[in-house]
Amino acid sequence: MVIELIQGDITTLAVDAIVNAANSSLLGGGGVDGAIHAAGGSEILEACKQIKGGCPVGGAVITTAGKLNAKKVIHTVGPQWGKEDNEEEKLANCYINCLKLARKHDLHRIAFPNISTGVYHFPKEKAAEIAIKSVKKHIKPGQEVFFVCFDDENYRIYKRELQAHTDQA
Ligand code: AR6
Repeated sequence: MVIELIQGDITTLAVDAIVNAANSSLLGGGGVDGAIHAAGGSEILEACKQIKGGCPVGGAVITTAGKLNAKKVIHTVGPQWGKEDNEEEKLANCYINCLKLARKHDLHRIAFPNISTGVYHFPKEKAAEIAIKSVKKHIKPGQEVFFVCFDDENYRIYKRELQAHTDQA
C-alpha cells in the first residue's frame, strides 16, 4: 500500500485511473473536470453520455480515458459546501467508492484530485483530513494512491496532514 503526494496537473499522469471531480450530470464543467475532458478528448464525454441518470453525490462511475496516458477515468461527484446535508460523509464516500470501483476493474494505481475544494468550496483543511483518513482506512494491499494537488495551498495542507498521520502511525 502506497500513498504519495504530487503537485501538478493530474491529466499528465500515466496511472491506471485518474479520478475526476465531476458534477452529477457528468457532462463536463470547469476546473479539473474541464482539464480532463480537454486533454482526453471527446471520447470521454461520449462515454459519459451513455451513463444514463448521471452520478449521485458521493458516487463513482468509470469511463475510458480517451487520449490520456491513464487507462481509465473514474468520475465522482463531490458535495457542494453549504448546499446539502452530510457533506463530510459524502466527501468520504467519493474516495471510498472510487477505491472500490478501481479494485473491481483491477486498477491498482489511482490518482485523486482535491475533490470539492474548487468551485464546490469545501474547506481545504477539512477536505484533506477526510481524503487522507478515508484512503488510509479503505486502501487495500496492492493499491497505490496519489494525491494530486494543483494549488500551493492544498499541497502545503496535504504535506502537513500526511506527515501528521505518519507520525501517529
Ligand atoms: N489537475 C489537478 N487538480 C486540478 C486541476 C488539474 N489539472 N485543475 C484544477 N485542479 P474543481 P470541485 C484542482 O473546481 O470543487 C467542475 O466545473 C483545483 O485546484 O475542479 O469538486 C465540475 O464540472 C481544486 O483543488 O472541482 C463540477 O461542476 C480541485 O482540483 C465542479 O467543478 C477541485 O476543484 C466540481 O467542483
